[in-house]
Amino acid sequence: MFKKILIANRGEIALRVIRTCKEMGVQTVAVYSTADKDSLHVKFADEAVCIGPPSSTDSYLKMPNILAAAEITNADAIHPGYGFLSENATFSEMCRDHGVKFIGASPEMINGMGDKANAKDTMKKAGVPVVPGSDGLLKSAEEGMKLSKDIGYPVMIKATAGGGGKGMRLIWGDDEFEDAWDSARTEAKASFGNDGMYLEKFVEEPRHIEIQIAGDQYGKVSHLSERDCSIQRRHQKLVEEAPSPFVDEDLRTRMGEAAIAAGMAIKYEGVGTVEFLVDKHRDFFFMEMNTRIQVEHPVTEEVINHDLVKEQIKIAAGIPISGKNYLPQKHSIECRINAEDPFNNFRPSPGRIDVLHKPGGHGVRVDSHIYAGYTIPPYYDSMIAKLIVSAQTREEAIVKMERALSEFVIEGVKTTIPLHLKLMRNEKFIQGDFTTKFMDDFDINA
Ligand code: MV4
Repeated sequence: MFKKILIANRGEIALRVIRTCKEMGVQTVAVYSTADKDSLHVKFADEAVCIGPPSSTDSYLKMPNILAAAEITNADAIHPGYGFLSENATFSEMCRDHGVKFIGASPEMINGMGDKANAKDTMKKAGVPVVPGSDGLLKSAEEGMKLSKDIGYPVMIKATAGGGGKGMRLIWGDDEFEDAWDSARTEAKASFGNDGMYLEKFVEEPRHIEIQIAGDQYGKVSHLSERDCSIQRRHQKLVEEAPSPFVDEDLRTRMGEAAIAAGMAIKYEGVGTVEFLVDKHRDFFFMEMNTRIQVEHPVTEEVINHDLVKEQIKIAAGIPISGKNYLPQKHSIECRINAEDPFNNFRPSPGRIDVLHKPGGHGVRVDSHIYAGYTIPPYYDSMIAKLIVSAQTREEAIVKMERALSEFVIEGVKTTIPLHLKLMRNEKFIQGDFTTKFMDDFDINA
């Protein structure tokens, strides 16, 4: 096992990793920007190294500084958390070159899955269902229009370097094609320096359902069931749950098998997530694969009763996984609490937390780095807490979430707690009757 892990992240996920390391008897090193000197991850780690000024580019994304911090503290592994360098192939490679274990995917794996057209081709060959569309990249708008005749409008064109909706366009007919093609390529070139585009049939009103997997270096891959992440706004997830109210035993088996096939095809090592679009007929299609621990991992931890960060560290240390698949034994819901004003277009609301009361009680978990007197800096993501509940049934979990949200007091900054309270009381949400379009139609003032 590793003796010392450096955590190349901040906020709740840095704390989350430190907690598991403590339980495993592994020493921890925090890194921090000058804006985070009073952060809990700095206080709770065994050692802490300042790596630069507030801007992420000059601190949490500054690879040489992080590697230097690992070197001077003698860390034998780096945990990147999510975001920042967690899916950066160059950083994964630099860790390898410096003889420090990157607790995440290899550079080859990150590059292979980071190119979406390539990932889709790999999955198709592995027998994983994919959305009908182009074979690889489109050469021209003309080729795209010709193909759209065969598969039928509406179609989507997507940037192969994309993800999260950037460089993606929905097209309803030939007359819209050229403009969409030009603007998507310009956007992709500016965002990713790569304007390769592929095409797919548009899946109408899909659900976003993802399967957690784990694989080890001995060739075992297992699935840990699904999470439903359909409640999103502008590609930012708001609420996640496990199991999905839309997934029955048959669909779980089929999606689990497809996710295992995906993991086996690429000899996946570590914990990862295979994202699918699921249509109203319960047909599902591979969308992308994430090679990191995800924000929403706690709902899976709650329903299968396993520590996924511990699993991740053990796999990186060469310890074999059990190879069993895990089915949900409970129901869990996570609400992402952001320092944003949900009544004012989700405008960020950084500042000092004057009063804080975190909820508690049976089945209530709060993953958060905030404390009374803490000042939320304006430089980073606005998520300040994840409120996770678990109960025997979905109905009980919703009631528990409503109770926990109503106990949560944060004064000094605006938060998304009032939005979540309304969601928990929404009839469609309660019925489990929602798709990725849910938030488009949701009015917090209604
Ligand atoms: C789609 C789609 C419908 N059909 N692909 C959005 C982000 C990117 N990763 C893929 N996305 C979508 N791809 C086809 N062929 C609809 C979306 C989509 C979406 C997907 C998951 C969660 C929320 C979404 C919101 C809008 C569009």
